[in-house]
Amino acid sequence: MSRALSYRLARLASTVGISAVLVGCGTDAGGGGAASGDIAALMKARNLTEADVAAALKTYTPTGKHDEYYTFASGGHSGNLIVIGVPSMRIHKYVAVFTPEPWQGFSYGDQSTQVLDAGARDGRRITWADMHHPALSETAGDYDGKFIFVNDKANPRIAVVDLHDFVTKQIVGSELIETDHGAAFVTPNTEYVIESSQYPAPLGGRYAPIETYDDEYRGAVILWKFDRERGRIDVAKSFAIELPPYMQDLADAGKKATDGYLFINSFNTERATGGTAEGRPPMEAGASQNDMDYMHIIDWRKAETLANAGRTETIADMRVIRLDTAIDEGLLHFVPEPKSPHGVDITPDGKEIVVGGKLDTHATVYSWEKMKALIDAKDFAGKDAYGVPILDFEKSIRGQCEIGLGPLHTQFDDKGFAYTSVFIESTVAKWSLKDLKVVNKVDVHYNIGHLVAAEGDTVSPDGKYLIAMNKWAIDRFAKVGPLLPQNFQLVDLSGEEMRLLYDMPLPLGEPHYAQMIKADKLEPIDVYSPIGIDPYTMKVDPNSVAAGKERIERKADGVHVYMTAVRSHFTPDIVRVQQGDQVHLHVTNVEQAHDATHGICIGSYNINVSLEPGKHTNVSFKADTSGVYPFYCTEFCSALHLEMAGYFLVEPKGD
Ligand code: RUQ
Ligand code: CUA
Repeated sequence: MSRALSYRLARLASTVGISAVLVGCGTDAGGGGAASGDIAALMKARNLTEADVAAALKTYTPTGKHDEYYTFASGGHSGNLIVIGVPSMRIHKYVAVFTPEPWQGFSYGDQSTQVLDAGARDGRRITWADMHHPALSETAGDYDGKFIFVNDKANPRIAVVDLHDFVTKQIVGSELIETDHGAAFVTPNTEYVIESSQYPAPLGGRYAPIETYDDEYRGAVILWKFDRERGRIDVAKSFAIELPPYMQDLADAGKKATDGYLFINSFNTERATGGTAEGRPPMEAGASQNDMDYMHIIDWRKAETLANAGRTETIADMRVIRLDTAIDEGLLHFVPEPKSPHGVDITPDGKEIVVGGKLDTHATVYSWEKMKALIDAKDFAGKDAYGVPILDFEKSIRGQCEIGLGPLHTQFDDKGFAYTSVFIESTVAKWSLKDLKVVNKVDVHYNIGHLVAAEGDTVSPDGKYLIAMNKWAIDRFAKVGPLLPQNFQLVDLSGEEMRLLYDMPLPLGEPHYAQMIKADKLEPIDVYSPIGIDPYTMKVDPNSVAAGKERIERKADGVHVYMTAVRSHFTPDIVRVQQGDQVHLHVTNVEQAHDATHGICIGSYNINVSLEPGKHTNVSFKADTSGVYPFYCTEFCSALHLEMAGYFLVEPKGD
C-alpha cells in the first residue's frame, strides 16, 4: 500500500470512529501487513472510492453484532409489516398483518384466522391491503416500544401488533368510511389511534348518487380508543367526527404544546368528482383549481367529552359527532394550506406544524401560538360551505421555507434541522427550523415519498440516520423485468452534509411510511412461557397439552386431539377420524429453547400453523374428505425433522 493511501485510509477510519489498525493501516512504512494490502487491493479490484469504503464501514455489521435501530416499514400491498435493522439494512422479519402469511401460519387455520376475519367488509374476507403508515405506541410523545399500529387504506382497517412477540393481535374496521389515509397516528400517550378517511362517501356504506356529493358524501375521522392494559382497541369506547367531503389526507397528532389536537390535511376542497365520460373534468384537474386547501384542526379532548356526554349519533355501529355539532361546539377549525398539501408534521417541541404542498415549492411552518390565539379570539377570515370557521393564512404561519419541487413529508433531528422529501426533484432537503433556510440536499434514486429519521417524529429525535423511501429504482439494481423493487436508501445524518450510505432493494411495494426506533427500547420475548400460551390471550390456553397428557377424545362437538410437539415427534402421531367429523386439533409446542419452532401442516385441508416454543394453538375443521393425509413438521427443527410426521386418517363414511 502506498503511504498516501495508507494515510488516507487511516484518516477515513478515524472519521468513521474506528481505529486505523482495524483497517490494517499501520504506520509500517515498509508497505503494511497483509490486511492493508488486502484493503487497497480490494478497493482497486472493486473500483471503490474512499467514500464507498466509509459507507461500507458505517453500515457493515459483523456476525453476532446487532443493529442499533429497528425500522418498521409498511409492506404495502403485501399487508405485511417489515422489520429492518439499521444501519445494516438487513430484513429481520415480515410481521403478518392484513394478509394470510404461510410461514407464520397467519390465517391458515388457528386463532389467527379469526384476527384476520375480524377485518371482513360487507361480510367479505379481505386478503390484501394497502398498508401505509405504521405508528409506534408512545408515552409522553416518545416511542415506548410496546405496540405498533398500522392502517389499510383500501379497506379501512387498523391493526394492533404487540412488540413483545411481534404478532398481530387485533384488526378493527368500521363500515362508517370506505377508505382511509390519515392513519395510523397516535396521540402522545396512545390514548387514541387515529384513522381518517380519504375519499368521501355516504357514511355507513349507504348508496347515494354522485350528483348528491355535496350533501350526502362525507369524510370522517375515527378515534379508536386504545386500552393499553389489554393491548387492544376498545371499539365500544371509540368514536368518530364527521367531516366535510374534502379528501382528508395525512394527519398528525399534536404533542407537548399541541397536545390535545389533531391536524389533518385535505385536498380537493373543490369537491370535484371526476366524470370524464359525462363531460366533466377529470378528478385531478377539478381538484387542483383552488390555490388553497384546508388543514383541519380538531380539539380531540373536547370531542371526547362530547362523545362521552352522548352528543353523538350511531352510524354503522360507531358513535359519530355530526358536523353541525362539531362546528357549534368549536372543536373543528380550518386553516388554508398551499395547493395540494400532502405531509403534515409537528415539530419535536409541538409548537409548529410543517406542511408540504405537492404543487407548491415550500414547506409552510404554522405557528400554534398564533393559531390558538385566533381560535380563542374567534378571529376568523371566513367560513367554508359547511360553516367551518377558517383562520387567516398569513396570520397563522411563522413563515415558509423554499424547499424545491414537490415537498412531501418532513422529519426532524436533535439539532434543530428538518428533513423534507422532495418528490419531483428526487432529493432530501435538510433545512434549519430556526431561519427556514435549506442547508443542503442529497440526491436520492428516485421519486422519494416518505422519509424516516431515527425517532424523527417524536418529541426527542435522535438524528444519526434517515431512510429515503423511494418509489422508483430505475437503474440502481440488476434488472428484474418491468416491475422493479422500491429503493430504500440509508442516509448518514451525523455530519453537516448528508451522505448516502446504502441502497436496499425492497421487493414488497408500496411501502409508504416507516418509523425507526432505538433497538434497546424493545423487549421481545424469547419463548412463550409458561408452556401452553395462546398468543392471542397471552394466557395458558385451557386446551393446552402437557407432555404425558396427550390424548384423543370423542365429544359431542367432535373429535378433540390433544397433541404435543417436541424435537422430533408429534404425540399422538396417528389420528383416526370418520369422514364428516368435526376435528379440534389442540397442539402445544412444549419446548422452551429459543428458536425451537415447529410447524404442523395437513395438506389438502389448507392447514399450516406455526408453533413457536411454548405456544399453543387450536385448529378446528371438518374432515369432509376421506383419505390418508400425512401431517408433518414444517420447520427444519432437528436432524430428525423429516421424521417428525404422522398420519391423519379419515375413514370413509359408512365403513
Ligand atoms: S402517503 S408517500 Cu400514505 Cu405520502 Cu404515501
Ligand atoms: Cu419439528 Cu421439524
